[in-house]
Amino acid sequence: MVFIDIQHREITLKLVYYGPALSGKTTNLQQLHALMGDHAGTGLMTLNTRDDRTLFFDLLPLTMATGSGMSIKLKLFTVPGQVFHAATRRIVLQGADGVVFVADSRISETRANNESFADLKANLADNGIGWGDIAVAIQFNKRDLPGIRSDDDVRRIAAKGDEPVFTAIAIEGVGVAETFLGIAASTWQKLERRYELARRFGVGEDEFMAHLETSLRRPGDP
Ligand SMILES: Nc1nc2c(ncn2[C@@H]2O[C@H](COP(=O)(O)OP(=O)(O)OP(=O)(O)O)[C@@H](O)[C@H]2O)c(=O)[nH]1
Ligand SMILES: [Mg+2]
Repeated sequence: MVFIDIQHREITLKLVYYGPALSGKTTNLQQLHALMGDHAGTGLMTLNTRDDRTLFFDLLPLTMATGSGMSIKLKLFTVPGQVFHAATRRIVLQGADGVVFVADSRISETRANNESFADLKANLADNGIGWGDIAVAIQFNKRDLPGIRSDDDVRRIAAKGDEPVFTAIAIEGVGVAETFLGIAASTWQKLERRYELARRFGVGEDEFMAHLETSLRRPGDP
């Protein structure tokens, strides 16, 4: 859960991109990193196999200074999606404040999506994180491929649950920023209700989100 360091006036949030193998989790972080450029502090750390599969995790750390003198750190992680990395996924999920579930939109991947979603729930429970304790957003990625669920289908799925649902073509950067801003806002709201960040630290959702939106703007963009 959120790490609040009063002495150093620092709040650290952890967001985890979860989902089946090859759904595009690492691609989401790569695209965010490309959008953020210099804003993205120490840059994207990845640990891949030779064929570009995530071995342990990817990490993109961000830091922002707020008007009240608090520093907010955001740590974006991906889990390795391949089934045999189950233990690693559980460890990476520890202490998460928000999760983006990256699903592969292809109908052929329905089973892999469902199994990974069940795996997410089991690993949250193993880490003592209740479903209601954490912000979750769902991204239907790979909208450019044939054989995908229709937009209507995605809307129906979205209407069934409480989690915000986004569509994306991560490889082209489409929907990546929207998903990230969506999970960031949901996570902040969840933490605000629990820890009263605005009252205690003088940082509100508007300021937090404005920082993130600015950091996603490439130099030269209007
Ligand atoms: N066509 C298409 N390919 C995509 C899209 N997003 C990612 N990919 C490709 O899918 C493959 C897997 O992407 P990754 O981001 O490495 O997937 P991952 O979820 O991190 O996979 P693991 O690390 O094994 O869990 C790569 O070849 C990507 O280029 C997309 O929106 N459309
Ligand atoms: Mg990966």
